[in-house]
Amino acid sequence: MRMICLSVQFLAQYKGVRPLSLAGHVGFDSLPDQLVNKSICQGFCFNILCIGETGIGKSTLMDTLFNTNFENFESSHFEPQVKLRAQTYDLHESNVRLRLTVVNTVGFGDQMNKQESYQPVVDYIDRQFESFLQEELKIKRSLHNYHDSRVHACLYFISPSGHSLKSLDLVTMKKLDSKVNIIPVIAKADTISKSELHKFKIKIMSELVSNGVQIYQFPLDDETVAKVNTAMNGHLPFAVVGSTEEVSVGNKMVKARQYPWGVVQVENESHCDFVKLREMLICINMEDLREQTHTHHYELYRRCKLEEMGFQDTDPECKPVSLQQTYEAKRQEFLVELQKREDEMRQMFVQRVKLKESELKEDERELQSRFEQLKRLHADEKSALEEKKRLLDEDQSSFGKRRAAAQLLQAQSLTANGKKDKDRKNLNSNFFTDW
Ligand SMILES: Nc1nc2c(ncn2[C@@H]2O[C@H](COP(=O)(O)OP(=O)(O)O)[C@@H](O)[C@H]2O)c(=O)[nH]1
Ligand SMILES: *[C@@H]1O[C@H](CO)[C@@H](O)[C@H](O)[C@H]1NC(C)=O
Ligand SMILES: *[C@@H]1O[C@H](CO)[C@@H](O)[C@H](O)[C@H]1NC(C)=O
Ligand SMILES: [Mg+2]
Repeated sequence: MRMICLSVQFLAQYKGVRPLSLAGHVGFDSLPDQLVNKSICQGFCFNILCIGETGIGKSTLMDTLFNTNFENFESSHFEPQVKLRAQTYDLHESNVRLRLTVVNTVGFGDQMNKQESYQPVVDYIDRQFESFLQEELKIKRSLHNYHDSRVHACLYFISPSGHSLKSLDLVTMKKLDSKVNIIPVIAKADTISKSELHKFKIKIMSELVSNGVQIYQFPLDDETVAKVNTAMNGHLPFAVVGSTEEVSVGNKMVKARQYPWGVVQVENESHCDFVKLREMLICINMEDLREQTHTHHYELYRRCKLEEMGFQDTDPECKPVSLQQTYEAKRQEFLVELQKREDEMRQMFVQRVKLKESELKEDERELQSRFEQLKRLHADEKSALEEKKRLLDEDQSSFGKRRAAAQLLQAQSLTANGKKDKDRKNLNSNFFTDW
């Protein structure tokens, strides 16, 4: 409805456009119905992120809000790090189909280091924005059947200490307030007395303001809900009680928590703000939460991301630049840079080669000198050996001579001995014969 009003105003402002009256019914007054029918046909999607420490009542509140039983995994207090668990459900009410995703922070606040608690949450939200951006930037987009996982509402569960916000709460909300619609709620509000609750609410709001944390404000631009939204903005943060237990009150069964001293009725506005939260979150402002997510938080993410990549709508002289021009400029810049790098690399290569060459030359020189040295050594050894050989030859020849002389001498002595033997034999025989 709002959109159509705006576009009619827009046309009227446009110069050269004349208002005309129609002579009869044409039928474009069915445009709103067409829009409604199309939306119903497409179905809706809504994603809620629940942030709060383990056991604060996140799962119970979700079950109570949607009047169903989501599959809940009870988590321990000993998770080494925060994990985000997203679960998607298809819900039907009359002929409206809602694809609801509930994201739970498992192990939030159980770490020693605060940064370890909020960083995974920030990363999760950014990842959902990033995948939407990637889909938008594709050449072949399919945004009509894209499952939009961007977080539309973040319920931040404040523990009912009655005291003040924890520093983890402030730090986390501060990190998230430009990325998501934060709706703070005081959990387990049945554990805090009425007068304390009032003071606690005021304290929380003043702490949020003094720390510059922007929480989601219910919108006032649509007259039909401006009044109720203004009133509800004054009730923030909602003090909620969750329960799936049914207790009979009067002659009806109502969702309640039963205590020895009485019954807390979840859906009784004089007991807690549960109904206010459900009205605001689901019945009145669900579409605004979706819209704010797209037009504010996603837009901011997209702008920062594209600027980071070097895209800009205007040049430094405020002249408009098209995507094409930016692309060309970037490409040129890149090519210049590439050329520079290439030149640098080439120079470095040449330098390296030179260095290596001189090293090699040095090595060669060294090798040469070692070779020369060895050669000299070898020659010395050779001449020493030759000297030895000469001496040996001399020895050998003198030995030969001496042997020849010795043999001659031997031969002479043999012939001389032969004569003596003969003489001796003769002598012997004479002796015997004489005897
Ligand atoms: N007193 C009180 N207890 C609650 C409330 N909501 C949940 N609880 C109890 O708190 C415990 C943890 O709740 P659960 O929803 O599992 O917490 P989660 O870890 O944050 O999902 C359960 O025993 C619930 O019955 C509440 O509003 N008030
Ligand atoms: C919208 O849907 C309703 C009910 O399904 C139907 O009666 C009506 O003619 C539709 N209107 C348009 C403009 O499609
Ligand atoms: C809501 O609670 C108040 C106070 O306990 C009680 O008087 C009133 O009857 C309750 N309303 C309903 C609808 O049960
Ligand atoms: Mg849980």
